[in-house]
Amino acid sequence: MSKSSVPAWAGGLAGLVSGGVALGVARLVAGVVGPSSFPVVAVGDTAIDAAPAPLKDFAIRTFGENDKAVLVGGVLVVLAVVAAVIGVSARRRPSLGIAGFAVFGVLGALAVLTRPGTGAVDLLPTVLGTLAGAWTLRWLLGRATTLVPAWAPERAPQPAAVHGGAADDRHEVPADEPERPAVMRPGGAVAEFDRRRLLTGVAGGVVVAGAATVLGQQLGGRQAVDAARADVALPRPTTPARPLPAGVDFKIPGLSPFVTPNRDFYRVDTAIVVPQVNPNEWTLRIHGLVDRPIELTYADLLGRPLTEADVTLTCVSNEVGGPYVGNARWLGVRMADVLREAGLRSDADMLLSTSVDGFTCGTPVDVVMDGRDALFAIAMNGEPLPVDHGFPVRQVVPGLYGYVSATKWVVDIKVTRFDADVAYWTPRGWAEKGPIKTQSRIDVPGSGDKVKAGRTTIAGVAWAQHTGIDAVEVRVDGGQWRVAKLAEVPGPDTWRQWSIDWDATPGEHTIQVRATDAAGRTQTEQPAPPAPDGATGYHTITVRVS
Ligand SMILES: Nc1nc2c(c(=O)[nH]1)N[C@H]1C(S)=C(S)[C@@H](COP(=O)(O)O)O[C@H]1N2
Ligand SMILES: [Mo]
Repeated sequence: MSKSSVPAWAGGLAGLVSGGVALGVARLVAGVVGPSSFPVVAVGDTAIDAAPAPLKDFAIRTFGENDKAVLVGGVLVVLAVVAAVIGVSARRRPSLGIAGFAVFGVLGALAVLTRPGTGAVDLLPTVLGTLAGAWTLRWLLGRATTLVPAWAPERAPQPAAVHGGAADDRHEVPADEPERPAVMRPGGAVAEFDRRRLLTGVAGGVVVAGAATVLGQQLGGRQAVDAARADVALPRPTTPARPLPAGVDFKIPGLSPFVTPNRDFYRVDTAIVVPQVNPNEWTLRIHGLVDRPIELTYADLLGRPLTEADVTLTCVSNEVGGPYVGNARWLGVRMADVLREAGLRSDADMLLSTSVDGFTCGTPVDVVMDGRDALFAIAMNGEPLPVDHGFPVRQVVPGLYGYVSATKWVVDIKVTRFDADVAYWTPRGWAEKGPIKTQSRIDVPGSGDKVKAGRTTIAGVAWAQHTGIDAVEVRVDGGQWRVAKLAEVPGPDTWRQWSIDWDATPGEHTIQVRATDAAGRTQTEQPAPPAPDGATGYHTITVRVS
């Protein structure tokens, strides 16, 4: 028999809230067990790792630093829709509600188990969340109906059915349909929709879901790590950076400042939830092709000779003219010193560094050992590394794109060989080795800007890390290249500001820039996309002069 006495909207609402309770409980438990055990994150992480390279590039291009938020938002929207559908179906067949949650539990559990370094305890958030969700749905749907005596005439006008009856009746009856006779049950009672009890239950579910989520976030250690970070007393560098030359920054409005403030520094990584690593529990293991494997604590690192260096980081995903480049003053331990101490073997040619979240970089040994300021960095622009940028320790290697060198939250270095190990991005279509290509960018005017006729400043930055920039040239409307004025630099590892005056004449104009590095190589005009080993071509902008 049985139409459900519970209207579809009420089932959907119950499903939605039950889904919220499931996620809240999972979040709470994950707060204790660890962030990668939260199934939504595990599913997102799995999606990121499984996504084909072009899709990932598209996401980085389109959503920029919000790509992870967009992904998590997408996962949540899908979950919300499915939870609502589960709620609607469970009105007539509670077993469908259980089955629906079970399917999600299994998918979530599979995603969690495929994450690096997860084990059986990491299933707890998924299992407990799923149970809590299924239980909540049953409870809410139970509250949504009350049995009333069928003979009580004033209580009988609702479209009535037996809660939990078989779904053999496809006719939906609108909840507000006028008087119709109640369906009689053997016990003489009739199940009737009870809006008030459902809504109070829903309110309770919302409170539980919200409280569990907030509590889970706090337990998740963000605060503990923020506190530990605030407690770090940075030692003085043993080898300070060369003082910045006076003419390092033209201070032209709109031009990237020579030092990128930490809050403005680009961020690129695969982490949906930024790893929260407590420095007091952090260790760095160095093993593989070494005579004496070592394990360093954070205190060990701070106690070693510290080098300070100005280094510009660049992401291989940066399009010509793109924003994924930034310059900072880093403080850290020279990687070469640690490797020598470990007894680096001569047949090693790759350092496979692993982040606490499983991400890996493969860095050429010869680059790290050639004397440049390749660092296990602990500080950025005078403060302990921001959590987003790898706290407590990350690698910085001048001259290499971040994806092969700049491992954040680094915990393990396997000294190995390129023919024996493969790093994260290599099977995803990116080159095994990633030396940074010489590039230049126009910061002012901005592309599409309206410019007043007359003398105008064109300015930007150029970089060729560890080689240095020797010249920057600018041309307008494909005319003669003119040599730009270069700012000072402390060394070859940072970007270099440039500027040039231009007598702007009315009309639309195209401005292009190209740089020549200290090895005499001028950028190629040939456009190439970021994959597999870095974009090429001249940054070109158009302005309207009037
Ligand atoms: N753990 C971890 N480290 C990582 C990455 C990552 O995905 N995970 N991405 C790398 C890439 S591709 C770049 S360009 C730099 C970016 O560093 P930033 O976010 O501090 O600017 O980090 C590198 N280190
Ligand atoms: Mo990158």
